[in-house]
Amino acid sequence: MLTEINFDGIVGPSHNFAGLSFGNLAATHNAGTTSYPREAALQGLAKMRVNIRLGLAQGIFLPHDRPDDRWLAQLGTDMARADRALRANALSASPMWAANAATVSPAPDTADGRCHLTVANLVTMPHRSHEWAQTLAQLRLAFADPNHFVIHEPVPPPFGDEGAANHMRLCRAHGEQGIEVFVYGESGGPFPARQHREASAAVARLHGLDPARTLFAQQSPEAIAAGAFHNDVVAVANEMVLFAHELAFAEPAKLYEGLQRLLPDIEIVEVPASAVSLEDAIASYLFNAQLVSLPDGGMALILPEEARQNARVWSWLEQLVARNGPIRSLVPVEVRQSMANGGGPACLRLRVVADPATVDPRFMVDEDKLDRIEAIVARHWPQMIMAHDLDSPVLWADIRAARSALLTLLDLDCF
Ligand code: SUG
Repeated sequence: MLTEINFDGIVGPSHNFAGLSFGNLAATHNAGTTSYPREAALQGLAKMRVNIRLGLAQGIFLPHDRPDDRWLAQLGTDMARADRALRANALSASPMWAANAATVSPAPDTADGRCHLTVANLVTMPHRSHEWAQTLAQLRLAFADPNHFVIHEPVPPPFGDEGAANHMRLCRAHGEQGIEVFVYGESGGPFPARQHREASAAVARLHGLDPARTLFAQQSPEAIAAGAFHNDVVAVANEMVLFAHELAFAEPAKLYEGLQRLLPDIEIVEVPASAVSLEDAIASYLFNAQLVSLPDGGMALILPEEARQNARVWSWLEQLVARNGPIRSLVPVEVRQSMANGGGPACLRLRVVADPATVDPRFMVDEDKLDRIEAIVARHWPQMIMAHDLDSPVLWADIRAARSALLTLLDLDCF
């Protein structure tokens, strides 16, 4: 039975605010402030619990080994000798944003009838560019069954690929053949466009997608310049619904026309800039929501608390729900620590449509397992990290020990 499974990245013990992401306004704004890794991880785990209580299948991805000594060794250095910038890049907990782990094409869309995953190369940002090796190792463990999954190595640089954050899928039901939409950037004013068209095209080819059911759309340079470094900051799709800001795409009419031709009863919910400005959309992250199909029908938007606190955003959303359309409920969640680095509820998860029975069970969670993970986090995750702590060998050792305790609990020491 094919189901949508949300795999959330567990926030790693090194979560900190080093301000490494140019073009990500929240991360830049919070650079140098104190982070709270324990609270961050507990917030993420609580979000997973919300999903489970809504009746959804839930999986996890693990924090990567930090500091990333292998990467530093490739650069001819180590934590003791590296400068502050390299140290921060080696310590980043950015793998928590699982939406950037890979692009996923479920089995019904691919030529060989298997689910294809291509690991994102994330080459635009140094701290993210070294994630791919451990992501690849992890996906090979979680989706090891070759009858059901194909894992591809990242697209080679210089073509930047940011994974599912720049990819959307529309379909009648998750288990049926869908339309895949790849959203690439060309320019973004002062900020980099992270997703390269050539990378999107490569992923579509590698996954064996039907070109007639694959669309490519350009991200609007205006949205990138306003701080929407990924498409999932201004648009989200689920089954027959596309929920997007008016200024998300460079040529929205062309994209909508393509979608309507392939899926005539698609529901496009476009939020006009006159109701919610790009600035409000980016500050509140209303589109960085998990738009999910509930088991008893209808869809819910799992969105950040910040969306409820913005009066213009919340009143627009309340009107949307009152309309009796497909989006029936709003579920705010508290992921403030991740939000402060520019990662909302949707950034924290990778959607994989698969039969949960074909996934390595160590990567699936229920409430009992979440209880046990929470206990490890409460016991081992640093309570806070101040900017100068990033230079402390004691912190580096604590971070490694904390992750190791989690891996032991999950019987995943091999990772
Ligand atoms: O790549 N932040 C991440 C946020 C990723 C959000 N993901 C999605 N939109 N899918 C990024 O900009 C901040 C790290 C730092 O500054 O330490 C960071 O990497």
